[in-house]
Amino acid sequence: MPDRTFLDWPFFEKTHRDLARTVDDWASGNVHAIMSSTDDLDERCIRLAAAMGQAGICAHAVVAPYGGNTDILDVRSLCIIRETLARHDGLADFAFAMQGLGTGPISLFGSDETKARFLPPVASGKSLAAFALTEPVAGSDAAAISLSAVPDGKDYILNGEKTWISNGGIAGHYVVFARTGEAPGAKGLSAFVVPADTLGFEIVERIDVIAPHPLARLRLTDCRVPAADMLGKPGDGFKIAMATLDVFRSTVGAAALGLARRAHDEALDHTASRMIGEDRLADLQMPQAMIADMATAIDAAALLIYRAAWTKDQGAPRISREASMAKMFATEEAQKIIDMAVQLHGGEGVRSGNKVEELYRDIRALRIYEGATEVQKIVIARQAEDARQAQRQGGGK
Ligand code: COS
Repeated sequence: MPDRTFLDWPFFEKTHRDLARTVDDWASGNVHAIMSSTDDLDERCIRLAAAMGQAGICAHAVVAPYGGNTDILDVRSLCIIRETLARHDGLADFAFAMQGLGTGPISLFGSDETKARFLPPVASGKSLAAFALTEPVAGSDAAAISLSAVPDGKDYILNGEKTWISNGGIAGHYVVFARTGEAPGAKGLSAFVVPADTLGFEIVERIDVIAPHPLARLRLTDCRVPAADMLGKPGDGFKIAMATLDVFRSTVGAAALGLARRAHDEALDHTASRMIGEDRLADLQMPQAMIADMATAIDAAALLIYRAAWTKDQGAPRISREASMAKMFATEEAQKIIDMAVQLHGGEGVRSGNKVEELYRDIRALRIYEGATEVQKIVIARQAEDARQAQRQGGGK
């Protein structure tokens, strides 16, 4: 990657700069070999996670002393890892990201026992993790979840379906958000850790998408889960989901940033060698304008992402606004940047197997998952209105 000057920004410490180099070196030396070692999608993810576990990369997805390096999740590290892996390969980023998202609620809200049971195998890459929030009729409106959890002695009995669940079919455990009914809507949900081998837990559909990764619809039929495997208290589920997304939404932006940086690099290489008559594309003003727009949007996205990550790492309890801005801007701009890279490649840009064609498919889902762009706009606008009201109540103008 030609431009690494962002690593000198004041958001970072030496550990982050070292991490960027370590992950880049690991990805350069390993990702291609793992991807070539099998054509099976599930097996690729399992091997990627295992190798990243061995290399100490998955350790960044969980907290210490349960296999992680830090007592709280370091969001800048998560972002650096995701952007670096995504620049190399979308599936490598996916495999790492799920180790974080699928354990995030446990790292943030789990008891010591729950952390000790579920985090170390994920940190070592021996087990994969999943986050099961979405349901067939509860997507953007996460408070509409209907999968039920009814108390029964020391257990809860879970019934219902989840869909669009990443790592569905290969995860060792699923963090499942369920309706326990303390109140209507968002205040009546709770979060449980459900091991994949729980009786009554099944995968009822595998879902194919344009940039293939393991995705499934799950069904839980009379699944008995110990009350001790609930995260937080009954009724805390929605806040646990949102607090987890506060941490991981900026990392989705970081993945988009990695894809965008790769598109920019591919465009630079292509325009440097492709001739139109006597001129290289790189010497013509229209391609130059595209390269300039790409580079500027990349830096702007990186500033928003690392601002959000740094703010969280400084101890901010909630960074919904910053994380939403970072996720929305980075994913939307990455889509435009990759589209420009395809355009600069001409016909070759849409040839199956060309890296920019792969990036064009890789980026699309990021504008939808972990809160679509439209959801991020709602979060940002509500926060602006809350700030206005708070200012007026405080006597400001
Ligand atoms: N941290 C802690 N608590 C939070 C929170 C956060 N980041 N965000 C919201 N909450 C709390 C709110 O404070 C509120 O509690 P109080 O009434 O006690 O203050 C409660 O949760 C409900 O919040 P809100 O009123 O905003 O809920 P809505 O149902 O209106 O939520 C959106 C709306 C659209 C923002 C929410 O449903 C959402 O993020 N949807 C997208 C879901 C998603 O990302 N799905 C992808 C799954 S992973 S692929």
